[in-house]
Amino acid sequence: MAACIFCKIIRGEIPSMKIFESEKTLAFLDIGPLSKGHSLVIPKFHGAKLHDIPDDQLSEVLSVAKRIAVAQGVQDYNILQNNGRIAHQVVDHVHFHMIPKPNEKEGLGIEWPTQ
Ligand code: IU
Repeated sequence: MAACIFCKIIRGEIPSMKIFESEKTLAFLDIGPLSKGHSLVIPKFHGAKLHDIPDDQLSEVLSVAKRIAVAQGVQDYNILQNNGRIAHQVVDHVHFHMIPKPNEKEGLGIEWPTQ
């Protein structure tokens, strides 16, 4: 979708810190991280809410979020996805937040899987 900011990120029209990309899925660092390494995993298919996205376009998203957690080496994390303003959705392109909750033992030495 031409005006969608996440579609612009997908097309490379707006710079982002990409950490994973495939045919259907993109993951990049959140510009307003709630913790170090907070990323967003998005289907490249444009849709505002979860029910707007065909299942086959969503199939990779959770496994990518899981792979990011493994690559970050964090045991504790939140994966969340907001639909609609009342549910705190700000950007109208479906996105899953992957929010690491690193503790002191695990450290913060995140090695990013891909660029
Ligand atoms: P929400 O689930 O729609 O509330 O979250 C939107 C997120 O998108 C929020 O955490 C922003 O910091 C993030 N974000 C971003 O990473 N890059 C952008 O250009 C914009 C928002 I606009």
